[in-house]
Amino acid sequence: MTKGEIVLGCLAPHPPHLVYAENPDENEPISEGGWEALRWGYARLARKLKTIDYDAIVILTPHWQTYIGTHFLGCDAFKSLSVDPIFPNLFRYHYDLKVDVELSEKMREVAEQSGIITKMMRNPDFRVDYGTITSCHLLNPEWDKPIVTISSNRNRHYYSVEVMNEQAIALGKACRKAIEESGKKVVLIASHSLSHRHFTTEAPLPEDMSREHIYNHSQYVWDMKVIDLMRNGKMQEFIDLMPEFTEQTIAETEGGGLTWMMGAMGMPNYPAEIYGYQSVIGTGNVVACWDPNDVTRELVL
Ligand code: 2X7
Ligand code: FE2
Repeated sequence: MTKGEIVLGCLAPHPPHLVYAENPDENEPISEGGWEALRWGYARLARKLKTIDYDAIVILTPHWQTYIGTHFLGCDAFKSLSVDPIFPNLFRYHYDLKVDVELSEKMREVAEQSGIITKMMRNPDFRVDYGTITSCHLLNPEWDKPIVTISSNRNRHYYSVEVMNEQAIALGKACRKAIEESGKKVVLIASHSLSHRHFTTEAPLPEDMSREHIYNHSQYVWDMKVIDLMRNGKMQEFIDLMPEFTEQTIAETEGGGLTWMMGAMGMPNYPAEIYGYQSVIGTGNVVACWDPNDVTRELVL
């Protein structure tokens, strides 16, 4: 069997606003658009994804939080209505997705062997979180590839960002080993925003872009700092700064997605492709990807 590989790693934020703004058939509320810098960036990255040969998507999301161990989706398919608990006015999405259970089981097994506490989610009525649905919809609206969702263990909550970093890197390394042993080509997604302080009230028309801006200048400066590190292939430096960044901007990196993906990809020292940056209800969001292939890697923005 040929060795499996990670063919792309995407940082894919999941504000439900972005799906709302697209008006896909699956989502009930209707909008007049909004947040184009992110949506057009996503569309371009989705086009790149179409040119890549891959078997499955593996996504780590901070909106499936588990307190004992790391959990992996473990049923062939999930179908239901996902309603965002905070924005039910924006996101009531009918999903119908397939899971690569073989790959999911393999990742769980290798993670367990490396000392991580794990569990398969075998409940067919389990409601898949909106982070998974939003990031996957925006990157692959056809849903024509199986996915695996990995939960966010609350290491940061119980301990610290430093412990989260260590655990997420160990999980990433285990997932990479499992992917290589599986013989499959896999796209990884870290589903989250950067800075994450947000407004607690909404404009009467949520897509009124005259009301959208970053929550404060400090968040903006931090977001630009870490995007610069991505652009310059300095991911080890970003991971080292992760505790300060995460604490000062209440960043959604706290769930471990980016650290996990960087751990799995061997801490890339090549430039990330940047597709767009914009605030959503005050949070900072970048669409970015790491393409390990020197030939196809581009300077996008
Ligand atoms: O989950 C989110 C998020 N991460 C950012 C912005 C708005 C809503 O939901
Ligand atoms: Fe979120």
